[in-house]
Amino acid sequence: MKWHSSIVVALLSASVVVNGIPLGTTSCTVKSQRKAWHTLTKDEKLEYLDAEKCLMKLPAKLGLPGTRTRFDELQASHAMQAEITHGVGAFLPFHRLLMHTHEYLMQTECGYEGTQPYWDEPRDAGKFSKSVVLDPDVGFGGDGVAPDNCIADGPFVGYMNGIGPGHLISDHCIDRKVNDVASQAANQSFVDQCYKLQNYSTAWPCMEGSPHSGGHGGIGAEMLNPISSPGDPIFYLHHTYLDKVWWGWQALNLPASVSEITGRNVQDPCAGFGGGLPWTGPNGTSPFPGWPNGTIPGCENDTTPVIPQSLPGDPGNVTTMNHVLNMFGIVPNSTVGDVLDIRNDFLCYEYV
Ligand SMILES: [Cu+2]
Repeated sequence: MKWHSSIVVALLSASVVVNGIPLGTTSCTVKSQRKAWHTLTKDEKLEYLDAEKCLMKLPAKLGLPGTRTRFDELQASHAMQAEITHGVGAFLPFHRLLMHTHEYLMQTECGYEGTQPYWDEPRDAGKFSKSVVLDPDVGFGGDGVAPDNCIADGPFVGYMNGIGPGHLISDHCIDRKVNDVASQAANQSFVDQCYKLQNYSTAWPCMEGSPHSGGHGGIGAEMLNPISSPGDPIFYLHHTYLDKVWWGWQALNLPASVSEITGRNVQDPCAGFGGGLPWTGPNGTSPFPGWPNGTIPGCENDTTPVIPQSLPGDPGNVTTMNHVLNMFGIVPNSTVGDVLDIRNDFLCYEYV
């Protein structure tokens, strides 16, 4: 939230400074509170939805492919580098920064006075279709409808999205295909399994597998696309939830969890999301029709890693604190080290 003031604060405090941003300072005295969607008042929900609609009306500034609005630019920043922000060590840091940036744009460009809420997904695991998140009046609208699975109610009906599916640049509606079975991957038991892993090297693939897959598979369609999924505004509620899951893990593993990072920079497309772990559904099944558990189509005998795009980042193939998180000019780039600790002066928030 404080891209400008943080530099001033850095000058005033004798703390560790990464890219001009202080880490672990005492400057963050009043943390903003991120709350679960279902705990917000009706007015708070409507303010958030209005701010999202505002981002969907503000014109794009950066000339990124397929973008017409600021909302689209956030989506583009995800789509354009999806291969180097998924299945890699920077997966959780990049998405933390993307959530923060979304919140920041709402606040600074749309007058939003609240914070970025999250979807308490375990509460709705196995029954996403009944979630208050999908309320047509004070929520994101409901499931898509045949034949094209476009959403038919709610505040975002009729939004013409220019990015996706995947890397395609094409106009289409926001679509959904809610899948209650797939949403079982949002069950708390998957979070608990990841929390048993004390090293980031094994914990991030666990978190990127399930619980991450629960929100994507449970909403389906656009949300199930690993490249263009931020075209559905539910994406931000889902990934803020995943950020909460990550912070919950970090809180169990301090101080290493806010001062160390590892993982690969090169995605292995055949290792499954998170790499090494497949998208695992309930009882070891695949949450996604057509994807046998542990096997991605075409990858049965493939061991060749994909070559990364040449975007700013580490040389070599181990994610470090200095790994650059590219925001394409929407906000200044950050590094992994800038976003590891949500209590630092740059982020300064907590989950309640
Ligand atoms: Cu993503």
